[in-house]
Amino acid sequence: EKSRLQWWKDAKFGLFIHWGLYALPAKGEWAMYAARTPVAEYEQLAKQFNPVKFSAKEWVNLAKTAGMKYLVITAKHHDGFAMFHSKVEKFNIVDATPFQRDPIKELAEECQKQGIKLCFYYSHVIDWHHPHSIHEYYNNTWDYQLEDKAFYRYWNQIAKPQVKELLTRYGPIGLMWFDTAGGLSKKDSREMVDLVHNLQPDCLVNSRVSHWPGMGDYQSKGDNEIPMYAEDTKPWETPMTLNKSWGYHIQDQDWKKPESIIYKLVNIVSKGGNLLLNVGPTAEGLIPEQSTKRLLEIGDWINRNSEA
Ligand code: FUL
Repeated sequence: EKSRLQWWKDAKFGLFIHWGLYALPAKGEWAMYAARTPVAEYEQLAKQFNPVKFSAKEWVNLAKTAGMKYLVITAKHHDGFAMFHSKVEKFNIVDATPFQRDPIKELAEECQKQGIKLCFYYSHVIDWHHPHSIHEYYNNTWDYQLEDKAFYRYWNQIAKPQVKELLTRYGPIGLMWFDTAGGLSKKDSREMVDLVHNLQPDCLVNSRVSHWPGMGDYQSKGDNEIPMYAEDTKPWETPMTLNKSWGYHIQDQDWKKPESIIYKLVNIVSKGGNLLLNVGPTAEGLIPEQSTKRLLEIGDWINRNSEA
């Protein structure tokens, strides 16, 4: 158990990537829910999604240059759109967009080449696209009636099969980053953890896989949360944004200063935690300039302060 976590504890610093169809409206990854966008209308976004400027090589290289050792990308966020070639759901980047490429596959190859651990964010409970997903609070109630929902249809036909796809088609995966598990039973949470470990025994699972305490291999802190004191409990990680958003948000230009991010990194690492720092690429497939600039500055700082 201890050795399974070792690479991740040593890593300390990772790149979080929130990328999906929501980059088009450019109002963050909750856009569909915020505007109560009907599924039929949201699906139209896929037809316009053609991020031809995406380069796995450049993204992975940026992470490396920034001093990061792992990368966590949204394989599927709450909007239900798979950013990989899923065989169980046509609402995915290969089958539903003019782009037709599988960026997850390209990232997997590039991560292998450049020695970065590839990891996936997967929204296992919230899925606004699917008629049968059920969350404690955040459901698509504008297209679907709650009382018509049969959760296990979603769970057995989408959530588990897609997690299986992610863990069997893209080589070794460092960790699965689950999220917003409100309403998921202890038994179902346990099943997801076991599914991951059965498919890839070395793959870590974050605590947000469940709202039941004690699950997962390490603790995800709240968004942007840095604990006041070093904790001698479970290994932990702070997910953090560079501005105020996760997914690309054109109006959010409230960027943290590079010095402030470095201070936070030191603060976290000195307390034994990991920092998972987020970028939200555009619909063209580019990491925003303001984000790139900051990551490069952090990388510079790490280099200048590392022993040879
Ligand atoms: C939250 C999600 O709802 C946000 O969209 C984002 O993914 C953040 C990291 O976690 O719970």
